[in-house]
Amino acid sequence: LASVAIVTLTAGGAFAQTVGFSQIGSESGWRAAETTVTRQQAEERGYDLRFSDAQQRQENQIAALRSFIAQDVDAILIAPVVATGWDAVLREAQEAEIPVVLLDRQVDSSDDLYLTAVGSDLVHEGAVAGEWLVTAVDGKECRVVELQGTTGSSPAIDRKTGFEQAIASHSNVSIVRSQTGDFTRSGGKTVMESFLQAEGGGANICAVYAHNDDMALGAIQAIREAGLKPGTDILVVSIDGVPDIFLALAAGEANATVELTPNMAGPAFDALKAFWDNGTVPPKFIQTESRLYTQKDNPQAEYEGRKGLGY
Ligand code: GYE
Repeated sequence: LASVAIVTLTAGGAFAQTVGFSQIGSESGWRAAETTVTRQQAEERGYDLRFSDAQQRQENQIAALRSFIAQDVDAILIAPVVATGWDAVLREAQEAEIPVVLLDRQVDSSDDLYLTAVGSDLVHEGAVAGEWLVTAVDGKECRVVELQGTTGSSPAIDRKTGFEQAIASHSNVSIVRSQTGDFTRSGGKTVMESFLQAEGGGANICAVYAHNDDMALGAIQAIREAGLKPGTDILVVSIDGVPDIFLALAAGEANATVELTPNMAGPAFDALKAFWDNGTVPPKFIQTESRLYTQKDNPQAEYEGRKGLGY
């Protein structure tokens, strides 16, 4: 009977693990989905999730981490907005013996300052997008405009690198303009409008490469408003796999996306549980899958399958 009582107490949350989650903000559909999935995953496991929205500011994330440390949480999840500037606060968490797991973005700090990082191979995603474009244009000249993610963030840095690597040996494909749209739909639209204006109303642009789908969706709107056909007059390739990009693929207005899962918390909590229970130290990087989708991959059905997932 005594052991039954203890089990009940644990299941009831008396000894529930507390996890602080410092989220970047809600700049994209993918980000919103990651937040939803993280809450769901915590609830399923009976963890007490303490959520903090940094509204894109690193100083807010650093303050949130210090507050989680003061609350003596059992673990911290953080999606770090930019790559640099984390050493001091990560060291404070380490001194307090609170394991930190990075979600979806990387930091420049030494990897002994965090337990593990869950994310996709961001360079590879950019390379997949670039390889798709190289194949699609089949040797023809292609002047590309690039919409970069948040300046200084690891996905903006890595997705640029990967794409550039993929086109490097193809002199017919070149990036002619590149600017940040901050991973937002409105940023993508505004920057695309200026690209269109600078490039003969769009006549001199063959393709847009956006570091995420939301910026691509903003660009699609700008292309349409300029009187051109997105997906035909200007090719559109991006990354994330949010529901709306599948609708755009189905409508012929987007050409390709590289999907990454918004479920970073699942693998993160699995690693934390093994660490809490047995002291098992996970690998420093837990990689999630990425996959290319084009107009040929039944985008309407992909849309239907995703729309309830918290996007
Ligand atoms: O692709 C983008 C978001 O960090 C991998 O951040 C993530 C990126 C994602 O806002 O949409």
